[in-house]
Amino acid sequence: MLVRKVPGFVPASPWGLRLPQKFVFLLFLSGLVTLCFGALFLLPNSSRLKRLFLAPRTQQPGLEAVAQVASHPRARGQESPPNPAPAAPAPGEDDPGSQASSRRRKGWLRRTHPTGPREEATAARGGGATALRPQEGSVPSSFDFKAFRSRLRHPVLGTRADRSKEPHSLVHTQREKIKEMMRFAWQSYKRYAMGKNELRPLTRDGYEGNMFGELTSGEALPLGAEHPCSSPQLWRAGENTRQPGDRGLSGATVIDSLDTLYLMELKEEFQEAKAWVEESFHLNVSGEASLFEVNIRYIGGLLSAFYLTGEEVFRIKAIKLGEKLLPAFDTPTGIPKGVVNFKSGSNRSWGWAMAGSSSILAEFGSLHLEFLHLTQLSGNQVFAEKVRNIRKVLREIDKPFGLYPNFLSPVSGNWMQHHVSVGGLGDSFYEYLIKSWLMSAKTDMEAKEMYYEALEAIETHLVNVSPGGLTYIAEWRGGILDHKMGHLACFSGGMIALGAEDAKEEKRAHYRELAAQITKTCHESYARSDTKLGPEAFWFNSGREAVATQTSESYYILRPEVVESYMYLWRQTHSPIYREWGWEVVMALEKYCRTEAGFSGIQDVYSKVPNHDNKQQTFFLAETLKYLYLLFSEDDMLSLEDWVFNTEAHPLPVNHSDSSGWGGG
Ligand code: DMJ
Repeated sequence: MLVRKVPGFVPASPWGLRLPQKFVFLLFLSGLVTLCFGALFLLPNSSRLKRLFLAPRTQQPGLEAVAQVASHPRARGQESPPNPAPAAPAPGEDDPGSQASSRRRKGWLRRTHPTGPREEATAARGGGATALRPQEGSVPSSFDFKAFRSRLRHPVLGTRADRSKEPHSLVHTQREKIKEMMRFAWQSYKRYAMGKNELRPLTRDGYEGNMFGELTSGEALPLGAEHPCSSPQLWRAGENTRQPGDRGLSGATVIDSLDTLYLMELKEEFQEAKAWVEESFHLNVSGEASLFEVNIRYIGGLLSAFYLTGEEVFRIKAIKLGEKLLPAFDTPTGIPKGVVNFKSGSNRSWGWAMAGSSSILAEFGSLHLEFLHLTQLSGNQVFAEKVRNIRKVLREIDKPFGLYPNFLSPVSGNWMQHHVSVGGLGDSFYEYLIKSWLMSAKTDMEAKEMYYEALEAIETHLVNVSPGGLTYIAEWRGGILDHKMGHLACFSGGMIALGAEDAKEEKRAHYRELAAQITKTCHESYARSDTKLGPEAFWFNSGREAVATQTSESYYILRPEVVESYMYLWRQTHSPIYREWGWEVVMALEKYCRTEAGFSGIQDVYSKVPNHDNKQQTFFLAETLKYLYLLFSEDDMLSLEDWVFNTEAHPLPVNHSDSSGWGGG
């Protein structure tokens, strides 16, 4: 609008104020703004209020931004201390108030320093850092560890009634034996392979493998080597595009062992492991890594270590590593691809997964537990959003006969093949549904529904009883059954037992029985071998039952699934048979898998002359020995009321508080 100048006319402000009045008004306004801003800092220390007011800062997707805020001297002063003291300790646990404990905490501060080589040099020059540098992720804590511990229904390590009352009982001796096995496995690893991903006990050296981004110069991927987790025949030569010299994540055995060492009160060994994480666990890595494996082993291991100890180093590294996985989700559907390149931030599907076109159900379906905890501990919603989207896609897609096939296109969101399995490729997806329900303190109704619907479909289409009376879960290929069960599928006895209590009333006894029958079948696969250890896969055809039919399926690589089910069935029934069966495994491991320098898998469970595979798998320390130890412990040690185990047996706490909104999935 054109304003014509009129002589003698002093223009007023837009609100009709003259200049002096305007000044007074502005002065008043700025005073008011200063007052309001200052009042923000006087608000009570409520995380809800903080979330309300400070959300835009703490919820930025990149921790870098958070780190910048946190690295500001004022912000640092407001952070919670690096070692929040745990609440009332369980009997025998460290008293956080004790002198020894405070010495240890100071020791932690002394030892903690940034992990990049450059930062290390700076720290050395500075005489040792006392806090994590921003580059390492000085993530401000909105997590109240003390409150979390106070909400647990049981002391973390239980009340240990049986230990004090019957120090020389059989069960005590058995537990001590398992502890000795863990100490031996750890010490062998430490001696010959510290910092590498796994120990090779025969050659007495370390092995980096190819799941975590590592490819050292000149190292070839093992020809025909097998994916140790979800699927057979997956890790083939020619699979990766990494460059020699790329450095991936290391120390998988250290991270996978932390909580087992803690649980068994192998205190010195736990401190060794923790010191390695503080000093040598580098996150500035490159190369291609498996989203699934990094999540279940590293993220799961670090999260558990944090929840058990309250040590900030574990929380910070878990979150930083979680961020490195996010590029895997950059797909049209948000269904992540299986491989993430740490350096370029690109992603791809496995070459063997329908010619590189598919993501794998067990892989993208086994992120939910860890990612919700990453959000809980970081305040960054991005992790929870990613897994909620996966849930949504799976919820909405058509399922043949209610079944979930193993291959899904992350581009179109369509199933790529109708192969259904509760073993490799499918397994932990089902496990994470029931555990999401339990971890949400039974508020995630969607997970509950999806689990029981899936179980019903599995029972209708896959569960069979052999002529010899053995119940097994077959594999389904577009309606045709493979009458075989993989060792991996043997976790399902435990899963079905765990879920039985929350099924419809008329189904509960049935599911308990189904769990017991499947576990019995898996025991048979062990009992029918010469070593009393079970093969990788066993069949029910041509008059043969629960035995491998080819030598290529006769190996045992220290897998946990069978003892995992024994542990759950023991907790549910207290039938002594499960401890008996567990002890048979202990004896067999000692006889056939123990070498002079650690434990090794064997190539043929039907031969009494062991042919070792020269590998002490990380999951042997994370899972097999942990589940065995729990089998011979009281039920309130890592009580199932307080904890769920991720698929690598890392305990994650049930959300007893109502503040996180986990009920929605
Ligand atoms: C573990 O890494 C996990 O249990 C995974 O879910 C499948 N199997 C291996 C051990 O066999």
